[in-house]
Amino acid sequence: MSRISPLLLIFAALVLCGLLAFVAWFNMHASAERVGPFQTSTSQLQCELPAMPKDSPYPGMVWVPAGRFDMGDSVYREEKPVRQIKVQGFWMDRTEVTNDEFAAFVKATGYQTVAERPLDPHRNPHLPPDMLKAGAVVFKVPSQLLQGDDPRQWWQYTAGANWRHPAGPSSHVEKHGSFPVVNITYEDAMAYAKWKGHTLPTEAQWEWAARAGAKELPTQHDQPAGANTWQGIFPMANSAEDGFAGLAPVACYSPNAYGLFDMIGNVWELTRDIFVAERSPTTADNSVGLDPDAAQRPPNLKGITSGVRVIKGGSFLCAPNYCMRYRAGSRQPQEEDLAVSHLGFRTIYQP
Ligand SMILES: [Ca+2]
Repeated sequence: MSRISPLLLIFAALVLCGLLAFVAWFNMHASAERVGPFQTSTSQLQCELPAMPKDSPYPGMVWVPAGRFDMGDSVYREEKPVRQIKVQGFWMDRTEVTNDEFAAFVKATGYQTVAERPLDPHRNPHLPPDMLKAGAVVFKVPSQLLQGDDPRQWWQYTAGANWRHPAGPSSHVEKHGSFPVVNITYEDAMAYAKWKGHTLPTEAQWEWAARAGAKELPTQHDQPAGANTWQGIFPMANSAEDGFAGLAPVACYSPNAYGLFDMIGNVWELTRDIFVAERSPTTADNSVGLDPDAAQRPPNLKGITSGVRVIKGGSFLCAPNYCMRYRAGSRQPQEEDLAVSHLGFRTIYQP
């Protein structure tokens, strides 16, 4: 039997040490950041909103001027083709709708959200009893990944999860009034907007507002520093360098040039537009469409067959390795009736 070289033994020992150190680091981060929507890496529960002019006709909203812009982007197929769009001016909520604001609506109207209503078993015979319970699809950091990229490892249908209990019955929005409301469906968001005398933005309005007058398409698509996204390898390790491993209160980062906060990151935002993957019926580019490998869309665990709307802006779950959708031109489909824990909204008023 040939002798093993001492150098080879030393090299093998170094490789083993490196491997053990990586496993220890990975486990530490994975466990430290095993978060629900309200568990953050800081204890910050509120960020300061700058005062608005006292004579503002629509408190809490900023004016988005009319303009023409190149809508779309080129990272994922569903963002193409880029085309020029004209938008009229409108007022827009400067932050995502918060839990406090949504609570005021519920208190005034007695409104019950979709996630708080159990499903009728006669109309949904395909669903097992657990899925008929009222609830929402909640993101949870998996302890391990045994099934490749199957998103059901980190998206779980959670009975009892709704806007008041964002991560399930044991969580509560108490003390989190300044956080964006989540687990909201299209019907819920439209009911709130109607109560305010507002509506939801179209995709073009939302994207124009998010770009805030930037004339050129970005030539690169780096992860933004001033937004709540995911730093690290999704879905296991989040170093939370932006200050938050989960949701952040609204307005913790600088606003854009129109005075709008958190257009990118924190929560995805609903728009009025029906999602159509193929946005240009005359294009000869057959590749236009959803990129299934990169979509961050939660699985349709309930088999909902409702309409699908466009959501914009990315969320605290967008990471460079998984969902580079922390951009104004990015988009994603969302079932209208499926409440999920990374989705919120803001309203507009069109004079
Ligand atoms: Ca973050």
